[in-house]
Amino acid sequence: MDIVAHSEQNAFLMAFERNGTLKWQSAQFAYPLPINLIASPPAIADINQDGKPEVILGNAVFDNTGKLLWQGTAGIGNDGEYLLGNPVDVLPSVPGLELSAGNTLYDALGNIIWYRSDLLDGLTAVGDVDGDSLPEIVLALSKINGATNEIRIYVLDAQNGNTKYSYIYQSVARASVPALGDLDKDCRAEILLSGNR
Ligand SMILES: [Ca+2]
Ligand SMILES: [Ca+2]
Ligand SMILES: [Ca+2]
Ligand SMILES: [Ca+2]
Repeated sequence: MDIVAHSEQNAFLMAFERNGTLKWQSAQFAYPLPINLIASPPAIADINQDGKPEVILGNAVFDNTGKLLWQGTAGIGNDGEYLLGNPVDVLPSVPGLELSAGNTLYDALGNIIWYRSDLLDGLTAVGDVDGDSLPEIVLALSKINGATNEIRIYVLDAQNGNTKYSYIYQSVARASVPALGDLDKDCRAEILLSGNR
């Protein structure tokens, strides 16, 4: 088992063998962020379906030796500190997996499928929220994204990024990564967040 970690100060990835030996370290790379980036968990998935896993951090995709394959040019998947990219096959007609990163959906090569430039960047989860058998992307925005003492949740159509539902909750300063799960077994996922004031 390799262990992939993200280093905090100068962003780079490190992969460790089980015994702690450093297997590889990626070149340093930058996000265009005026913020206090904190170390965040990478995702691992075979985005381009070539049989080898990629490592994903926010909107950056690395091969399994730590070489940067591409970095998206729109949404990052960042709430001001935390980075999150979701590799998911939300569009079966588009080859490979798609990468959901904040207000943007990328294809497996880094091309923008849609970009909601009218929304702030933030943290996403993917699932079927309304029970129509098609995935939605839930985008959570919070104070450190620029909202003021409120959290905003957007449920976006994964096909085109259009807003299906949106909600604002006051007096909550920060939202976590959203989690989706069907709590009451009505075949529609509820949206779960932890927050703080
Ligand atoms: Ca691959
Ligand atoms: Ca696809
Ligand atoms: Ca749906
Ligand atoms: Ca439900």
